[in-house]
Amino acid sequence: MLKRFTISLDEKLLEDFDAFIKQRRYVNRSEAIRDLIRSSFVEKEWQAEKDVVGVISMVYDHHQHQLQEKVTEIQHDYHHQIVSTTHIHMDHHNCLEVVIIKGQAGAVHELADRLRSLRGVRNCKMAMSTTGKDLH
Ligand code: NI
Repeated sequence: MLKRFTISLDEKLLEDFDAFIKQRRYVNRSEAIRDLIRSSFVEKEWQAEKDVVGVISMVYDHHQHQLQEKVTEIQHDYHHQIVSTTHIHMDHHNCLEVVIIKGQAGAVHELADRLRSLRGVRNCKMAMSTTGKDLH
């Protein structure tokens, strides 16, 4: 059931918010507010050591000595958290690996940190999301 409430905002802040809404292509203020609230709840879940889901994407040079072995070894240490891995050979040197993760926020962060800090990893980002079970 939808409930309405009124928000009071400083004029300048509201102007900035409307510009943000336009830029992000939200259909209206309500949808933008709902999305922002949900985002902050997702962030809270990650901080509160809840069960989370996410995607780690990394780009690395597979010619780097032993890097491929290290990536595999680390991923095996977190087999409980890894749902699936997709490897794409982008060109002669570079690989893109996308790892779908699910589990305790701390363990998932640890996995991303271990992969990111390997020598030869050029880029490693984690998209943090939520299982959605506590999210409306
Ligand atoms: Ni490859």
